[in-house]
Formats: sequence, C-alpha cells, structure tokens
Amino acid sequence: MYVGPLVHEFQGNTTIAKADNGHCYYLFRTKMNWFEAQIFCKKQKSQLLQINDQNENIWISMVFPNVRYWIDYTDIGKEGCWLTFSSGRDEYSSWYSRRPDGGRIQNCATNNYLSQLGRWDDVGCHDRYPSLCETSGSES
Ligand SMILES: [Ca+2]
Ligand SMILES: [Ca+2]
Repeated sequence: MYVGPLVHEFQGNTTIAKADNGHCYYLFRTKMNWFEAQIFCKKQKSQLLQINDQNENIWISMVFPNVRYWIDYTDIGKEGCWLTFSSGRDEYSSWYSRRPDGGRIQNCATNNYLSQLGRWDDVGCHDRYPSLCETSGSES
C-alpha cells in the first residue's frame, strides 16, 4: 500500500510528502503544544497525524526520520485510555519500550522517541514539538 513518496519537497520549515494512498503529509517544524498543533492542522485544512496501522507508521517514519513530532493520540480524557482524539478510536499504537510512563502528567504522544523510528513516547501536552499534519486525498 505504501511505497516511496510521490512528492517530497521542502518549503521553508515545512516538508511535504504524498503517499500513494492519496494522503498528503506536512511536517511543520515550528514547535507548539499539542492543542495548538490540533488547531494548526485544522487551519491548514488537514488534521494532526493519525497513525492507523503498522504500514503507515513504517512509511511515515521512513519519510520523516530524525524528528520528533506530535501525533493524534492522547489519554487526556481518561488516564490510561489512549485513543485518537479526532476519531475516538484506539486502532494502533507503537510505544517505545516501557511507555507510556508519564501517568497523569503526560497525556499526549510523540513519534520517534530517542531517534527510534516509529516508537512513541507520552509527554506533557503543553510541551512543544513540531507537528505532522495529514490530509486525505479527497480534500487535497
Ligand atoms: Ca497519561
Ligand atoms: Ca513518557
């Protein structure tokens, strides 16, 4: 399903890639908190990255390596109940070993923890990281 990016370009602090499922992915290196990242992606007519399965996680990690960024995965509603905020579902996770470890203090997820591609860590939602926004093919 996922092969190499069809488009991979750089515009300032933004890197854009298009997957052959029609989705476009935008890495914005400007650091912001998780709530700002959610709003920022909406304003770009996209949504904060949902990683729905292992294929997508591997692909996204290959295309955007060596950077830690927010993903749409949180347990802010109920401690320990991790889910994708925009869908309300928990379909897939790829935690770094012994993560999540932050209890009630860390309720939002980042990818590529300790440069381990595709491995997630929970951090404080008000910490500041780059954002990865995703659009579906029909919207772009
Ligand atoms: Ca938590
Ligand atoms: Ca953590």
